[in-house]
Amino acid sequence: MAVLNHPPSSPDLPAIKGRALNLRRKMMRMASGKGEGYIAQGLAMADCLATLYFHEMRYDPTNPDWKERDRFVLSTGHYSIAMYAVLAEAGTLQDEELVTYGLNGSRLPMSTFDDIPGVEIVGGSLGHGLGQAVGMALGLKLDGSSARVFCEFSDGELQEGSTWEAAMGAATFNCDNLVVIIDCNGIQADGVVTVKIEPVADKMTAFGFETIEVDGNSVEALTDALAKLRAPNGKPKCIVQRTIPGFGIPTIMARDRAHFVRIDNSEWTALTAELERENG
Ligand SMILES: Cc1ncc(C[n+]2csc(CCOP(=O)(O)OP(=O)(O)O)c2C)c(N)n1
Ligand SMILES: [Mg+2]
Repeated sequence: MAVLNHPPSSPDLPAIKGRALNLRRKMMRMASGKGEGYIAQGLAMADCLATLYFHEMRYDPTNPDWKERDRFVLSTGHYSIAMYAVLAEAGTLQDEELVTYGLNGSRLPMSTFDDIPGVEIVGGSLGHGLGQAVGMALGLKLDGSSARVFCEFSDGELQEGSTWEAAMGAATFNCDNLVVIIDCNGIQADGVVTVKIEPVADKMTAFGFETIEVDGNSVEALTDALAKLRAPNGKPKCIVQRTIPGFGIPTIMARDRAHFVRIDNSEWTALTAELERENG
């Protein structure tokens, strides 16, 4: 069976960065097709997803249900644009289907469904990803599997009690096969995060996680942190990643309201040109 990757000892940084740029290109095509979408979060997640799928995770794109696969659980269903992009880049989805993102009748809605190949959970209702990921991690351990579970969730979800209950469960059950990645982008919908959640890294450590805080738009920092968090030492792992919504396209990064971007055709064309100018 073709296994896409096992973690190599040293990451191929230019290759991972090239993948991240491809993800951003795909996402821009998807959002411009519908004229709107959660593009800012998608662009910001590109470095993390490229690092996971093209370096860290054990994943066979031709067999997304492979029992021994590492699982990626996207808790923020509205980040689906990033999920579809990485699945297409890996070869699990086809590029042609991406342009149907968010359209009526499409298999690729703006929030994830688990009948899409490579998507592990139904998204949309926030605060449920970590609980499901802990269940998966515990189940895999009980089965004697060496597969790991990578779970992304957001700073907004840190305001939900279910997240903290699940975090306590992960430590209680010694889920050292679980790596959570908290996307701290500083926003929740149309404003800044309202309830005081900091210091996130200290809190996760206090809850029993081995925790590293990184710049989530640095492939170097992400590969380094993931390598340090591979030890099966009984502790669940946590990466607190700081990201900038719209990363890669300065005009989107500078937007006041970046949670949902709805703009004209001509603006999508200009922003796509900006992506190439800045990163191509
Ligand atoms: C349980 C639940 N409550 C509210 C919402 C509505 N909602 C959709 S996205 C969002 C913002 C949440 O913040 P965060 O997850 O940090 O997302 P970001 O704004 O960074 O994309 C909210 C409140 C939801 N999807 N689920
Ligand atoms: Mg947020």
